[in-house]
Amino acid sequence: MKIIPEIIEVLSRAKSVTVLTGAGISAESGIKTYRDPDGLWAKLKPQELASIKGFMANPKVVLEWYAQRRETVEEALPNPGHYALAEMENMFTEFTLITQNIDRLHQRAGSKNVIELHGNIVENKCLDCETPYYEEFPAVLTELPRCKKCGGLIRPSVVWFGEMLPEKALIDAEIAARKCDVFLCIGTTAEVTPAGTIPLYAKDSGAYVIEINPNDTVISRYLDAQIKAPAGVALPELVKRLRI
Ligand code: BV8
Ligand code: ZN
Repeated sequence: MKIIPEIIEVLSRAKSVTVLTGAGISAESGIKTYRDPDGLWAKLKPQELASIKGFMANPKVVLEWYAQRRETVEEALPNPGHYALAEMENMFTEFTLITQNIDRLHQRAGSKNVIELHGNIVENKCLDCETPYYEEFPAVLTELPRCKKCGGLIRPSVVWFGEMLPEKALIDAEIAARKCDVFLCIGTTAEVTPAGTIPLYAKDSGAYVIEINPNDTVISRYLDAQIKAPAGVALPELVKRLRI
């Protein structure tokens, strides 16, 4: 794994660091990514399932799919990449972690200040009145879970395709991208918008943008540096060299 000296220099001088993570940082925890060859979406048509249209068309299939994914998430453990980011939180004057992931592994690794752009798979809410619900769905549904308050359908608290992102999360993410000295873009294809444009806001505002991903992505050529390695290997190495 090659880490050019400039990366360590800019990070050592940085006061404010902002990070965006995608499914790739949870790959080493055994959670499939979305677009890798064996990814979640290679088989199912998740872009339909992970959408309000898909849910309304077949709530039982969608809820059982989330129940299955929730089980995988609960069995998964944070990996060294998650722990390294939790440690980085205390290494800079300002540190903001923005994630597209819904697995809450960052929080389980100890990261405190996490901006979740696409919600989370752990909680549920009423489709109509947004009352939160925490009971898990059974793997096989005999009837559709309904809101005790208004009778609406209960759904996972994730952001589906075609749904707006939480406004405050998106605003806070953009502010953190625009004011940081260094931006780390980790484990994402950057193909889903508006999350995928956030690294470019950082670049546009003068930050030094580093991509950590074994593969090139649609934004690689716009960025300042790449570490072409798995996050679980690159991030602990960065922390080690910054500690020196
Ligand atoms: C919105 C939660 C306004 C659900 C997710 C046409 C019609 C309609 C809409 C659109 C359209 N064109 C564009 C849009 C907008 C759409 C979009 O971007 N579509 C894409 C597919 C083109 N976006 C939306 O709909 C968003 N809302 O725009 O609202 C609006 C409203 C109405 C109409 C239009 C616009 C909402 C998007 C949120 C969707 N929800 N997740 C669930 O998961 O069930 S998105 C889902 O994909 C994940 O949350 C994830 O964040 C996201 C992106 O995936 P990545 O994280 O990047 O993962 P991926 O697999 O792609 O990449 C993994 C990367 O990791 C790879 O690069 C790989 O090399 C790397 N990697 C692998 N191993 C490692 C690694 N890296 C490091 N270490 C490793 N070990
Ligand atoms: Zn309700």
